[in-house]
This record gives sequence, C-alpha cells and structure tokens, in this order.
Amino acid sequence: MTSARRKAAEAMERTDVVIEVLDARLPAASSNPMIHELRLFRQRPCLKLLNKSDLADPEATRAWLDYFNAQPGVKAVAISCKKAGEVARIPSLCKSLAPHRNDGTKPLRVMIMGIPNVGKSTLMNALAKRKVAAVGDEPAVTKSQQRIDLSSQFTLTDTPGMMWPKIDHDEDGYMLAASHAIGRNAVIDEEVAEFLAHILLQRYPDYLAARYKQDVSKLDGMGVLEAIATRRGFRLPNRSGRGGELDIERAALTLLQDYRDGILGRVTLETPESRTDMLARAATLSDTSTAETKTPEND
Ligand SMILES: Nc1nc2c(ncn2[C@@H]2O[C@H](COP(=O)(O)OP(=O)(O)OP(=O)(O)O)[C@@H](O)[C@H]2O)c(=O)[nH]1
Ligand SMILES: [Mg+2]
Repeated sequence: MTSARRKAAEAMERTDVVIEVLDARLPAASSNPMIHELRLFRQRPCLKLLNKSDLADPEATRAWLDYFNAQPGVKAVAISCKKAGEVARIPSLCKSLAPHRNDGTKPLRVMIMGIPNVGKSTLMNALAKRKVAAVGDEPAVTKSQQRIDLSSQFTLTDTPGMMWPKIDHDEDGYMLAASHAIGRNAVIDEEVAEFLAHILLQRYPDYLAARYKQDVSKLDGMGVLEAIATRRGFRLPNRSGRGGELDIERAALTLLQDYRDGILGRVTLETPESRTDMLARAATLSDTSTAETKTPEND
C-alpha cells in the first residue's frame, strides 16, 4: 500500500463526510477508484464537487450531475472554487449528508480528497476565507495532509492529490494529462494534444475554428496541430537559418495551454454517453484479444 493511500485510509476512519473534488471537464476520468473503495469500506457519505465548472460545458455538467446523483450515498454539485458564493453552500451540504453528527456535541469532520490539480486546496482556502494552503496549476502541489478548524462545529482536512497505480484506458490518461493531473514527465505533449484536438473536433469544432481562424472540417487531430503551427508560423530552425519543418511540439503546447486556461470556450471532454461507448469499445477489444490469444495449447 502506498504511503498516500495508507494515510488516506487512516484519515478516513476519523472522517464523517468525504468531499471528492472532480474536474468538471472530465468527471469520470478524474474519479479515483481508490477513493471510492476507501470510502465504501468505511461507509462514508460523499459530496462530489464537479469543480472548475466555469471552464466546463454546462449541458454536459447537468448530465454528469444526474449521473452521480443517482449513486447511493452521493450528493453531487457543480461549483467553481474561485467563486465565494458557490463555496458558501458547501458546509450545509456536508451537514445534510451526516445528520447523525448534527447534535452540536461533536464537530463534523470533513476530508477533501481527489486526484492532483482538481482544486482541493483552492476549496480549502475558499472555505477558510484565507490562504492556508499553497495552490498551483500543476500536479502534487500539496505534499501532506493539513487540518483546520473552521469552527467548533466543523473541521476540514486537505489532502495531497492521489492517483491510482494503473490507468486502465488510454483515453483517461490523455484526459488527465491534458488537464494537468498527470505531470509532463509522465506523458508526451504531442500525443496528448493530438488526442485533445481529436475530441475537440468531435465535440466543439466551432471553438477550434474560431480560436485558430481555420476551417477544421476536413482535419484530423494531427491536422489541427499542423494548422496551428502553420498559422502561427511555428517552424523548427534549419541549417539555412530560415524556417524549417513545422514545430508540432510548440503547436501542441499552445493547444494544451489554451484548453487549460479555458480560452477555447467551455469544454467537457467526456459525457456519460461517451463514457459508456468508450467502455463498451474497450470491453469488445479485450474480448477479441482474449479470443486471439487462446490457442489449443493454452486452452
Ligand atoms: N478556472 C478554475 N480554476 C480553478 C478552480 N479551482 C481551482 N482552480 C485552479 O486549479 C489549479 C489547481 O488548484 P489546487 O487547489 O492547487 O489543486 P489541488 O487539487 O490542491 O492540487 P494538488 O495539491 O496538486 O493535488 C490552480 O491553478 C487553481 O487556481 C475553479 O473552480 N476554476
Ligand atoms: Mg493541493
């Protein structure tokens, strides 16, 4: 058991309500199965916060809220931790999830959990109304648990972002990398950006066209990166000193940064429907490969 998981498991024992912070642009891909497992083991209720909803597609967010609110022991709300008014609803939502602790004798103990870079510490600061935790747009800013007493009736613990050992689907890995939950050393920017461009072409082609002043109707993911490099004049230097080949890496970083900063528009990378399709495709593929590897000798 990794030390982060062990510490989370120990803290779960002393927790009444778990706030799981998700990224509203990839709510399922940013759900950590380990948190789900730890929470169910201790039977703790969960407030799922679809955070950064200011960057997400409102229609997709509504669909995800319905999806999560159908789960037992779960209340899901969309929020932007950067908006004080939205954060102010959180304490009463937590209290409603643990009515047995509302007798005024013991404080409600709330633990904020989630994968890296989803906004856990931003939430902690917003609830505390002062800067108690460092924040930053990169994974693993918070290194250890931190507890604060919001009042005699409410304690809050911020935790370091936690990933799980194996991401089963490449799509999830790409979505997590695009959203900076996984660090740069773990992934290749060009591959991630090509995947992101592919999704944006499917779901928000008009945003790409508007941002990069380019007809994208006949492009694929790599075509989008090439078009960005061409339009912006991103070229690798060549021996003659004049512009050489297209600098696809620079185009990739441009697209990723625009997505991260919300400059393209409000986008969500997956919907409950697209997730179901993706899982069905993955199941078919794994059935086929199992059938292919079955030979008379190993049958
Ligand atoms: N647009 C937007 N950005 C947000 C929101 N909440 C947090 N952020 C930004 O997301 C980045 C990560 O925030 P943190 O609070 O450090 O995230 P964390 O989950 O504590 O990250 P780790 O400690 O690394 O696990 C920062 O750049 C925040 O400003 C939000 O609701 N909307
Ligand atoms: Mg943090």
